[in-house]
Amino acid sequence: TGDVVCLGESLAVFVPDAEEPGRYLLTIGGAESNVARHLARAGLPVRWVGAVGEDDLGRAVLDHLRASGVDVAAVRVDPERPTGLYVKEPDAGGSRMRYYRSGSAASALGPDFLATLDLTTARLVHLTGITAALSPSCRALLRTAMDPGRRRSSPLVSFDVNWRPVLWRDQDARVLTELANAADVVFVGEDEAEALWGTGDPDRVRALLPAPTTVVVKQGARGATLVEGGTAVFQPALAVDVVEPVGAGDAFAAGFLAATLAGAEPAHRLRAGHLLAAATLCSREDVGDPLPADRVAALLAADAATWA
Ligand code: KDG
Repeated sequence: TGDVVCLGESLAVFVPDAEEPGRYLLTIGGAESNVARHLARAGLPVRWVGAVGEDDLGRAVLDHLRASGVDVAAVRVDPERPTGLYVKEPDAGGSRMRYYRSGSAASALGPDFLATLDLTTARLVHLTGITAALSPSCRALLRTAMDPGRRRSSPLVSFDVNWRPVLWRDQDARVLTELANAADVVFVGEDEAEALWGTGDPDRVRALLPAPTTVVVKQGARGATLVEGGTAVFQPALAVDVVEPVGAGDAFAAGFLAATLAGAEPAHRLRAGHLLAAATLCSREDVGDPLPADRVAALLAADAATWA
């Protein structure tokens, strides 16, 4: 028992209305609260902690998360700074993310925020590298939360590298390696690993990240590989027609973590990740609706060799 705590920045997200070009719909995103929404949907007690502005977008974020079953009681509401937002602009290759978040309420968070949180009931704390890119104080917050001196596995700390080059610009991203090595479970895309460390190969990534219990390398449409100890396990992804990919990594992390907390075997944990990612890939939104049961059954049947 205990709950999951997801710490980071939630954002208002404007997504293009498929019915009416040029029109945008207000939705909600932010990697950590996306994970929280998936976990709440899976029936796990979960908190999102971070900051929003005292503005309409901040209220929209909180209302939406509350309605999704996520506990937002510990969120800081900043009267001085706005809620961050991003726009999914249609692009030839799918969509381009345009951020409006510098100077946001979340960017002003720092290590003092941790003192306002009760983590004694937490089973798992989920963090991502995005927070480290937001500001020096956010970077310090993450470093403190992930202090390598903390007792490992209590609570479990998961870390999604979530490399966002637009946010890092000329800042030094090497801190991501240090942070990943302070986690128990690490998620990284092979493209991100290539950009940061010059290799997306799971064994080589593992060699760079020796400390975490579990390292998961997401290999795009091919699948994902988990390395625990010296053992690597691969599971192929589900074949879906991608509508919009943003948020699929968060869905994957949530499925994987929910299965991990349920004590599932490596292959099952990877499959649980792929299943949630498949639903998000079929939506323009960061989280999207779950796939109907018949669709899930069809997807699983199409991959009977490995998913039976
Ligand atoms: O994973 C989805 C996130 O990238 C999106 O919600 C926005 O948090 C976000 C970010 O910083 O990119």
